[in-house]
Amino acid sequence: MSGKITFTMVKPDAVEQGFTGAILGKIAEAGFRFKALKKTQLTVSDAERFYDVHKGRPFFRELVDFMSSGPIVAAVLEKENAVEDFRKLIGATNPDQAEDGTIRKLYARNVGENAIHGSDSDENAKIESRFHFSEREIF
Ligand code: 3AN
Repeated sequence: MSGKITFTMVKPDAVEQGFTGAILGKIAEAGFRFKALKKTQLTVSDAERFYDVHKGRPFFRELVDFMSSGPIVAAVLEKENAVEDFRKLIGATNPDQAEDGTIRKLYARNVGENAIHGSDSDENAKIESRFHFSEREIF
């Protein structure tokens, strides 16, 4: 059985271009409930810890620099089948390959600056939610 929780960040490119409201609206319209929500900014060290699984990848430094370059909007979301349904809503990592109507197709610049994050498993959804929010910030 898949879980009911996923975690997302509207990334610095999308926040900077003023897409936060439109993106949060699409998420709500798709049936996700906001359990937690905040605007914040990752330090370089936060981004290194958050993306530790990608440490060996050639784009790691670029990713860390980008994700700490400006404010993000982080949220914990609730819905049946949350992880899979959210990844469908955001579309492929590379916006050129994302389906029409997906958040990345609409708002992402390229594979690095791709507007939005979505957890890739139930386990990571929990880890990522706890990374950003304390117990008393999740409702
Ligand atoms: P997703 O975010 O779709 O789960 P991952 O987990 O493969 O994709 O990658 C995490 C993040 O790393 C992406 N959201 C993107 O910002 C960045 N990234 C992935 N592939 C590349 C790449 N080839 N070049 C630059 N950045 C990348």
